[in-house]
Amino acid sequence: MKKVGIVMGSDSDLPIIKKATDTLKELDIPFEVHIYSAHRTPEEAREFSLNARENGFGAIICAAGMAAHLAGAVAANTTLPVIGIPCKSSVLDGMDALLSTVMMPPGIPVATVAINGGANAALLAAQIIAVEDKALADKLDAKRKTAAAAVLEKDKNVLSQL
Ligand code: RP5
Repeated sequence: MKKVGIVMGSDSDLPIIKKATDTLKELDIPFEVHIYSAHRTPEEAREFSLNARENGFGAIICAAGMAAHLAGAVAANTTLPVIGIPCKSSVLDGMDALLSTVMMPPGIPVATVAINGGANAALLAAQIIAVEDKALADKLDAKRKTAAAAVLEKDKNVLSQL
């Protein structure tokens, strides 16, 4: 199975990445995690991206806050799908990172999830890997069924709480 690459701009992004790694673990998807910054360690971020395909990755998740150029900088150096997580890490509550991550110019796409959307980033990466992996697609279906059952259980009980 292809690996998911995870790159975060700083160790202060770890709580958001933890949501992604928990989801990948639950789905038995191999992953690798790095702290590379588009601004502080641009050479390392570039090297990782340039070699990601030949190193067995199928998708890359990038998490960064503030002027969040990491996902775009990684996407500039690979044609693997790149998923950006804008992190809430400044006085602007993540709006800065959201706009920096989502507003990519034509030609270099980044699939941007919600601010702090670690779980969805992992699920999207899993869905990308599952295009060629029926067993993983079945696991994703089962996970959705379980989540739907939990909602319907709440639906059954909601009146009694009012
Ligand atoms: C970004 O700046 C990081 O991704 C982080 O979200 C934010 C703040 O970084 P630290 O100052 O906490 O290292 O590059």
